[in-house]
Amino acid sequence: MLLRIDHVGIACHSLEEKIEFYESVFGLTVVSREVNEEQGVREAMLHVADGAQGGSYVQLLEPLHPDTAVGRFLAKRGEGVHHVGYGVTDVTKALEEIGAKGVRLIDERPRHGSMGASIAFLHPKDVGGVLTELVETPRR
Ligand code: V0V
Ligand code: CO
Repeated sequence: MLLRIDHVGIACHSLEEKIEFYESVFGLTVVSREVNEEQGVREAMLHVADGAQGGSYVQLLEPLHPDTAVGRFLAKRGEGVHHVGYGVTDVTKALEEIGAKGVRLIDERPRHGSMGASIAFLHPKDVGGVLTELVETPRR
């Protein structure tokens, strides 16, 4: 069901500082920047690699306000890995299958994600403490 790791989401206080870090230390390149009001984030995707099933990225996340998912995470835990995003063929179908196995769905239906993707989150308490995102990339 999972095709690949699409991205690792990393929470940070300053997007600009962390972009500069990932560019200078790892030589990564920013391929997309977006403000996602619904998710409460300003985010950047840095390209890591391309595989047969699609690309993989580091997603840097800065909260738009303290009272957001990433804002609360930073206040509680500080900067670090926030979620793992897995590529799937069909996010609606994947939600149905995973929900039927008793895993709590944060999103019952897909939301708008980075670079035109359809995304949905699974509750970290039902995935061994890992906030898990399903990502269906648009057909090009
Ligand atoms: C919270 N918890 C986490 C967590 N965030 N555990 C693992 N990883 C995380 N990132 C734990 C937290 O420690 C609490 O456990 C418990 O879950 C409830 O958390 P809370 O402090 O009450 O925080 P809330 O109210 O923010 O709720 C947590 C959830 C929320 C996961 C439900 O953050 C959420 O809905 N996230 C999905 C949306 C999101 O994260 N969007 C930003 C990325 P204890 O301490 O009680 O044991 S947007 C994105 O990735 C995009 C756009 C994209 O990829 O394209
Ligand atoms: Co993400």
